[in-house]
Amino acid sequence: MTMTMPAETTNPAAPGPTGPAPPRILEVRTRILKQNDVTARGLRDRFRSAGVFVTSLVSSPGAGKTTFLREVLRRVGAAERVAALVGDLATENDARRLAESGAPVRQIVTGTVCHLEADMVERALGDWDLAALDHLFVENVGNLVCPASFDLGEDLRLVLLSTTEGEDKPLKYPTIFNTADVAVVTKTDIADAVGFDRAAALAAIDSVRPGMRVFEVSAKTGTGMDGFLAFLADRVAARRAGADGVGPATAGLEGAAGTAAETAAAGASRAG
Ligand SMILES: Nc1nc2c(ncn2[C@@H]2O[C@H](COP(=O)(O)OP(=O)(O)OP(=O)(O)O)[C@@H](O)[C@H]2O)c(=O)[nH]1
Ligand SMILES: [Mg+2]
Repeated sequence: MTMTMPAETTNPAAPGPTGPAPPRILEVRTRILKQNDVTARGLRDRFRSAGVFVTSLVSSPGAGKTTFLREVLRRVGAAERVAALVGDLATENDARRLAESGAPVRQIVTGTVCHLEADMVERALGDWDLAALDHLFVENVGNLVCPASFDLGEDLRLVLLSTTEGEDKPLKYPTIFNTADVAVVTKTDIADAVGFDRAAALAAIDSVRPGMRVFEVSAKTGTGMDGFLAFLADRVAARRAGADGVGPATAGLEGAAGTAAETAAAGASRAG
């Protein structure tokens, strides 16, 4: 008879034999998050007074943020004034792809930083005339950990989960789901081909965030896009009526304490 040993787990945060380590990293991180909250509050006030509705997108790398957002910009931009910011560690590829929608787009190149911070957004906005916009969209760096802690002053935060990345992502990365308002399951056109277990994915989302609204879309075929856009229009109407009271509940739990080494890319179009 063979015996199976239980898998070992270790908790790196547990105190060692000499007791807990001094909390210096935590202090630095807390200061950065506090400063970010102050800047995000300023941004939120600015967005509100300009009457622009701000939606941000977070997900793992490659979950389909740019493809989905390009489609949203194309469709919403047919009737309303839209613009976008997009963050990546390197390249302006996503800004170029989003600009194919016809919307003004600016790339934020973060260098080594794995998330956007409020001051990066503030600097990238520069002198954009926000009052000339109805919608601003912000695509975060592809990462399921770092962006969770950083409020960007947005009205609505979307977390995307693709059919190709594993149904248990919400269970493994609960904070990013807890700090978003709405989940979007992407790439439904290839769900069958990759053996996507829809029920398991929806159950995983619901277990970390009971009652979370989920949209299932394919930006490639357009399936589900109308439903999402109707929801977005409702949210905007509620904001204009002052009746929503929504906004991401960014918890400040597990962000990386990077510095804001971003550059707002040159050559971006101007809004307004
Ligand atoms: N079949 C299919 N493929 C998609 C869909 N959406 C995105 N993709 C593909 O998925 C890949 C990644 O898509 P992106 O939109 O670049 O993903 P992203 O989340 O912006 O990636 P990062 O910005 O690098 O984090 C690309 O090859 C897309 O063509 C979809 O709805 N269906
Ligand atoms: Mg992208």
